[in-house]
Amino acid sequence: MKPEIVVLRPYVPSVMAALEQDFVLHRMWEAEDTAGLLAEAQAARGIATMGDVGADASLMEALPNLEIVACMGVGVDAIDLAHARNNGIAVTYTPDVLNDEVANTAIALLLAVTRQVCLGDRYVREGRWLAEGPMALNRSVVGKRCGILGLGRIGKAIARRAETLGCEIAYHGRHEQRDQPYRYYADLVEMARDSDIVIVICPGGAATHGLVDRAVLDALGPQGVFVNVARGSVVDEPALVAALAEGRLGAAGLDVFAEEPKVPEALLTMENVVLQPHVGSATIETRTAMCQLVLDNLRAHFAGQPLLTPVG
Ligand code: NAP
Ligand code: 8YV
Repeated sequence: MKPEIVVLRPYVPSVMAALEQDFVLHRMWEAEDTAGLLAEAQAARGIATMGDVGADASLMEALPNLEIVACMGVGVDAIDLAHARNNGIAVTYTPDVLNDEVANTAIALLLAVTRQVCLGDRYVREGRWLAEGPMALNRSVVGKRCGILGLGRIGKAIARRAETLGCEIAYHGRHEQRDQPYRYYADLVEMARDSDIVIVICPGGAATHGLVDRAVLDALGPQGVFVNVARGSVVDEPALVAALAEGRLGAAGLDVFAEEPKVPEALLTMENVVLQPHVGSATIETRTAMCQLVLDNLRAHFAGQPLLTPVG
C-alpha cells in the first residue's frame, strides 16, 4: 500500500508526477476546507512543504501518524523543529543544490541596485533617453568592501562571485572560519562600518531576529548598499524603511520581507530600492533539483533507508 502524504504546495510537474506514483497525495493547496482535508488525511505519515510555508506544531499535531516533514528549501525557520524533535518526527531540507542560484540572485540584486538596472530600463522605455539624453552616472562595485552576514554554503558562493566582481570580502557569523581567506568580524556593527556593501545570507528564526537593526544600518551609512536574500525577519524592517527614507542608508536590494507577500508601502516608490518576490532559488533547474531532493528523502524514509539530507 502506498504511504499517504500531505503536500502543502505544488512542486514542479515532473516531481508531482513522481510523488503521485509513489504516494497517495492530499493536496492542501486545492482544499477549500483545510480542516476537512486533514480529517481525511489521518493516515498520512508525511508532509511535503516549502521553506516559506513550513509546518507549525498544530499542523503536525493534526496528523497523528506523522513520521517525516520534507521541506523544499534550505531555510527551516518556519518549521517547528522543537515540536518535531520532541515527537520523533524527522525533518529534511535541501541544502547545497541551490547555492549557486541564490548566490546569483544576490549578485543580480547587488548589480541591479548599484548600476540602476531597473531605473535604466524605465529610462529607455519611457523615452527619457531620447528626451533628456544620457542617464546620470551610477556607482561601481569594483574595489568596494563587501561584508557578508552568514558565510555558510550560500554565503561562500556569494563571496566567490563578489570577489570576481572586484570586491574585497569580509564576513560576520558566530564563529571565525580560519580556513577562509576573508577578514572575520566578531561584531556586526563594526563590519557594517567598514563595508560599502552588506549582504545578508544567514538563517532566519529566533536567534537572528532583528539582527540587522538601526545601529547596523547607520554604520553602513548613506553611501551603503544593503542586500537581503536571507529572511525578512533578520532585519528590523521598519528601521530599514526609515533609514532608506531618511537617506541614512544609500540603497537596498531585497528578495525577502518580514510579512511576505506584503511589502512595506514606502519601499514601492523608492528609486534606490530593487525588490524581488522571494525568488532566490526560483529557476526551473534549481527548483527541480530541490523538489527531486524532497522526493528522494521521502523515498528513502519510506524504504527504511538513511535520509539524504536530514536537518540537524
Ligand atoms: P548555512 O550553510 O547554514 O550558513 C548559515 C551561515 O549563517 C553560517 O555561516 C553561520 O555561521 C551564520 N549564522 C547562523 N546563525 C547566525 C547568527 N545567530 N548570527 C550570525 N550568523 C549566523 O546556510 P545556507 O545554506 O547558506 O542558507 C542560509 C539561509 O539563506 C537559509 O537559512 C535561508 O533562510 C536563506 N535562503 C534564502 C533563499 C531565498 O530564496 N532568498 C534561498 C535559500 C536560502 P556561524 O555558525 O559562524 O554563525
Ligand atoms: C525557497 C528559500 O524560495 O531555500 C530557502 O530557504 O527561501 C527558497 O529557496 C523556498 O524554500 C520556497 O518556499
